[in-house]
Amino acid sequence: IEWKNVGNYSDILYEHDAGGEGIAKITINRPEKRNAFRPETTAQLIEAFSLARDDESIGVILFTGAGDMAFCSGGDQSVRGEGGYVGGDKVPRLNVLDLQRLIRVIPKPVIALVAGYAIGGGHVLHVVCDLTIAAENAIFGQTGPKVGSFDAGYGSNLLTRMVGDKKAREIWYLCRQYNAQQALDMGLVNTVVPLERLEDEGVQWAREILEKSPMALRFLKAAINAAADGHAGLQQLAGDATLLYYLSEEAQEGKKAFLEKRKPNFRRFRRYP
Ligand code: 2NE
Repeated sequence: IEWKNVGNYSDILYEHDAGGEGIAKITINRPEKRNAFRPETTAQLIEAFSLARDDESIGVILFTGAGDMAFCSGGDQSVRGEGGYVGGDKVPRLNVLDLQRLIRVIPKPVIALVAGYAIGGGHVLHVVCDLTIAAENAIFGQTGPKVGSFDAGYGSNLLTRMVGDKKAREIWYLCRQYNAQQALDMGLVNTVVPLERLEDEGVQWAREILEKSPMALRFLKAAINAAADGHAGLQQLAGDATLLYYLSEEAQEGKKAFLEKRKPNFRRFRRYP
């Protein structure tokens, strides 16, 4: 598959498939730092994911890291200040949390393609993706308690839903590293493929997804997220229901009647059992 660049960024690559099939690829491009993120990286990721979200030609987003040594090694420790990660504007931030949330609410499947390390905050980034395809060289783990950090949000709670209570505690308390097969066995990833097949496998999964109904996929993502995301998850699901309703003649009748300054006629619409 061929990619065309659709953005100019310092820390990431944002590409679309050149054939216009509907696949976007977002790549953290700091291989010299094992794709650790600094505030500029997360800001650029948020921009690219938002563009992919709004682009109606895009149906699936692949999320990966440059090179084959790492998907992402978490927050860049060299710019970690007292109150978060410090970027060019000198303001300490933890805006990777906004990125995690964005990946959850984008109504399109996001597939993490993991080669090499997915560690720390980089591990959490694959956890929040809809699906994860691991290369045989992938290594997973959390490091927080080792480096003076933790993620008590998705990084703990969603992880627990995936691998179970005991395993999640083991991952966080011991900060061990797990290979791709171990990750598959504990339900942390969907499949493991040879490194050289990683992107092709992601594209194949994307193509299969692109044949499916976008609205059905949208609702399924929101539904599967809803319980874990509490009120925010319900809000997303509810918003999707409102979208569907807006598309109906029944909802249009309400708007038209208001604009035409007449009483709405809802009697012609069915009351399904
Ligand atoms: C990822 C890992 C295991 C790779 O090990 P290895 O041996 O393959 O590579 P090496 O030599 O450690 O790293 C290569 C270069 O990348 C830099 C290293 O400093 C090194 O630079 P040079 O010495 O060549 O100049 N590098 C790697 N990871 C980095 C990082 N996260 N920040 C800055 N530079 C990094 C190994 O490198 C590793 O364990 N990395 C650290 C993983 C980690 O602890 N990440 C932070 C967790 S906390 C977090 O992400 C977080 C959170 O908990 C809550 C909110 C937001 C973020």
